[in-house]
Amino acid sequence: MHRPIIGLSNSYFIEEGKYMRFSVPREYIDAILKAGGIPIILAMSEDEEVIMQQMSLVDGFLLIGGCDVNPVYYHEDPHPLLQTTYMARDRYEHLLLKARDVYHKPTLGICRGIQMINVYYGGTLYQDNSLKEGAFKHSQSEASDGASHWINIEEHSFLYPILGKRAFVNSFHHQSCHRIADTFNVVAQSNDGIVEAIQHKTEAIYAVQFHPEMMAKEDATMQGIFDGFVTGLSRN
Ligand SMILES: [Mn+2]
Repeated sequence: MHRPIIGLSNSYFIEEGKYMRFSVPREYIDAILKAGGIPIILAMSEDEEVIMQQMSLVDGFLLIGGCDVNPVYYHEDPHPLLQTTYMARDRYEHLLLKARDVYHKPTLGICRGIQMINVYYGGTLYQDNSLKEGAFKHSQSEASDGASHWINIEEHSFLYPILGKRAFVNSFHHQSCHRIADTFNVVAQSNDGIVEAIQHKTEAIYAVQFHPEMMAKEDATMQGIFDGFVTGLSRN
């Protein structure tokens, strides 16, 4: 049986002396394997032909978490609360999403992934959550495999069959989606109105602001997000 191949974007370079490295947190890999998928890392490139061919190889695409998106991509100047940005990665992920659109590969975005997807399709971000009135703490004090706030989930969404009406999720983001791209719907929000999940109106593009991969080892419902994504690919 052909097991679905999931291509993953890479995190920013890690410099160790003279070495430049690409990295993917292991939790994403483990969650895909547990869901029955075959994870492959789409090595960072600025060559559009390379990225197109990489994307052609996979059944689905996972855009992982990381640093801030440079606000130039949503036509804003940098706010004093903006944190680390990395334009080479922004360009790479724009090319990945452009290739995704050519092949219409089902896509899951996580953390920076939801932000990048929203920006790529025309939305904007809060450069810091404090710029949204009433926003509470989304950089949790709880350990990384624990959770810290509730989200309220729309009934007609990819999350509802998996998590139900409400879920207790982790939170490691100082930014969040502001204006939502026209082709997307908000499908989950925290109690302060911060966007915690979006879904494309017609295509298989799903994204969450929390980190289900960090909770998936101990929490079958969080693993269910990966199971649902990979199982959906098997039908294609
Ligand atoms: Mn949050």
